[in-house]
Amino acid sequence: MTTTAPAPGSEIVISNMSYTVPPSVKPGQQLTIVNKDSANHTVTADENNLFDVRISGGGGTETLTAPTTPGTYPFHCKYHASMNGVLTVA
Ligand SMILES: [Cu+2]
Repeated sequence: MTTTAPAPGSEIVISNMSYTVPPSVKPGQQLTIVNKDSANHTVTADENNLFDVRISGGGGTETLTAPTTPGTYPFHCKYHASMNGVLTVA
């Protein structure tokens, strides 16, 4: 068993102004966010400022710690109203 590769489902990818999110993540899991667009984006929780991460365009990466309480967490990009996603913690 190797630990060098990232765990499956631990990455959020942003490309073409949309999010690709794992089907579900573990409570408190460390996620890597990769922005493949040229524009800057954010992953911002819709409620309670639960998370708010800005990812630079042009291949920027940031880390996000998933909430520790299971549930569904809608999020959006602060710069682009059309960008929405949901993080499922289970
Ligand atoms: Cu954006």
